[in-house]
Amino acid sequence: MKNYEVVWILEEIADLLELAGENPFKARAYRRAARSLEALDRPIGELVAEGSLREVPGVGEAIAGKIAELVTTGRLAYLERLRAQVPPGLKEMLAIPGVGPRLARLFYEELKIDSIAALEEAARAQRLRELRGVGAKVELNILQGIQRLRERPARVPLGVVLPIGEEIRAALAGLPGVRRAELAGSARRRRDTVGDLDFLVAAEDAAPVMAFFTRLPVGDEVLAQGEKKASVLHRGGFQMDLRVVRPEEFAPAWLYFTGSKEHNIRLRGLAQEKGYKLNEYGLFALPEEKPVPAESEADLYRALGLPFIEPELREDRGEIEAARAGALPVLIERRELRGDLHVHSRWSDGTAALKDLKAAAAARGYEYLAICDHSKSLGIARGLDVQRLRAQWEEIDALNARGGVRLLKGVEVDILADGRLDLPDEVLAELDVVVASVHTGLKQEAEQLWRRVEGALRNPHVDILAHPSGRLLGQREASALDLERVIALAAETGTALEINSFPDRLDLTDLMARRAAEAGVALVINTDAHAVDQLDYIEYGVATARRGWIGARHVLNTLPLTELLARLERKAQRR
Ligand code: DGT
Ligand code: CA
Ligand code: CA
Ligand code: ZN
Repeated sequence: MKNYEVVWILEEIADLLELAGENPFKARAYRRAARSLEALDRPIGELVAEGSLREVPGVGEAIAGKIAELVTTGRLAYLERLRAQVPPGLKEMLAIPGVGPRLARLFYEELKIDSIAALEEAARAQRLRELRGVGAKVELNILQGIQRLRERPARVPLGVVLPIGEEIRAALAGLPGVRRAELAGSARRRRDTVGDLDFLVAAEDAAPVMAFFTRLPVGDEVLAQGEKKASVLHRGGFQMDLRVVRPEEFAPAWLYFTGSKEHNIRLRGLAQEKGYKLNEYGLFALPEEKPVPAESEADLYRALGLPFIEPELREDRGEIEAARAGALPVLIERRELRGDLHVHSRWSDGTAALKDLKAAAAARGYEYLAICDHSKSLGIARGLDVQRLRAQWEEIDALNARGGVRLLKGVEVDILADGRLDLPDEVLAELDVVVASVHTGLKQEAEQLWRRVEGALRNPHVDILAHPSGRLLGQREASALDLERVIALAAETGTALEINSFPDRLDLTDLMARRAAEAGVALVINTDAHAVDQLDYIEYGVATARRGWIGARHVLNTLPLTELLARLERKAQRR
């Protein structure tokens, strides 16, 4: 049993204890133990074996005993009793904003409410307000909370589901009898948002895999279950689909369940042209339907006369034609990036000190890192004025004097509502990297937005336009700014456009990044990190670029430092 599984179970126990109305200290003790086990860097099983579990802070005798039972037998009688004792609908109610264990229990005990539907009905009938300590306002909040729960975004950002998917995939891969476990669907294709997470497992015996998947502690509800497939609702509100196949069926199944559906349809057409039948079970030569052996996706593509097509390209956006013509693009890879040109530090609204950012960049194999804190008009972000910017340069110079990763002097200068930039040209001229972006007035009309951005693109010191559309996934649509026009002027002025890797931005999108690259615009892939760990968001930006058919030659931050600086100088000198 993995550490995080133990942690999940302790958290579930805490939830159930609260719902069962037990002494609150008990629930708190389980949560405390969960927190410290989460931070443990050794397998819990080892501590159990050597009898040192109680040395972990927050793990007392009772909890240690339960963990030992869980780890050695894979089961916990106490948890099963609790689960049986608390109606499942009560746990569901906790998902409603504003409903905690105390209220859920009260509704159940006083009004026999044991589901969200029953709660909604009671709130509409104004029966909740009869309860002690519950007023009309709480009733209204609950109705609004249920409404919000129903409206939660149908698609979830890739950056939210991918780490979860990767963790579950690894757990599936570690189950006895499992030969292979992989992500499929839109998550494998790295779409910016994912409708549901798809897992594919190769095993002779599906039963243990199904048992594990339908009892995931992060699972809220089993939506459907068969012998070889299941759908589970994740606590985070999205669906997860599992399919178990026999090892020899893995390759065709993986190809099929990776999709996209449109890509699959094209492949099936190609197969027919060649006298084959292609489906999730394999490739078959007609008319006898003799199976064509295929151990990998590459084997299947080869049988269809095609080179391997990367999952990020499988959208029927021209990849089949390109593959047939031997003209598939060579896609950028993360290791080709030599630095990140947009990160924030403690000097504005980031949390990291410059020296920690420098160390983190070194750990990621980077050659340079551009510190681009906000400019002063962004008051909420503690934006820098000229004086503080100069003070920051001194710290950067001192760190650079020690060698290693080169910190570049940069800024994320705000494009003000009237189109001016938030810092004077003389100051911008002194910086290594100037990133410009719109943070306010995103609701303006297209023409007004265009005039602001046009000024920035024409400014000889502006190197990069950051997060050009301003969208925030699930929160804010792209602004009315005409990106085609932006791409044309970026090409004309030699301004780079950013692919912002932050999970709720991914802005430019895959399609727009592709348009930009085709128009000859230089791209940069940045994280916009506000904390050290966020430097790893670069993965999502790289995925977006790959989905945009982009290779290293289109991306400025694949250049070595001296070439990068020379390239950034060129725009200023064109004047
Ligand atoms: P999503 O979940 O909306 O983000 O997108 P996908 O692509 O993950 O779609 P999903 O989960 O419905 O199905 C996973 C893959 O299974 C899909 O990419 C292709 C394959 N698939 C599903 N339904 C069909 C179908 O009716 N025809 C074909 N050819 N393939 C399908
Ligand atoms: Ca899916
Ligand atoms: Ca699915
Ligand atoms: Zn930023």
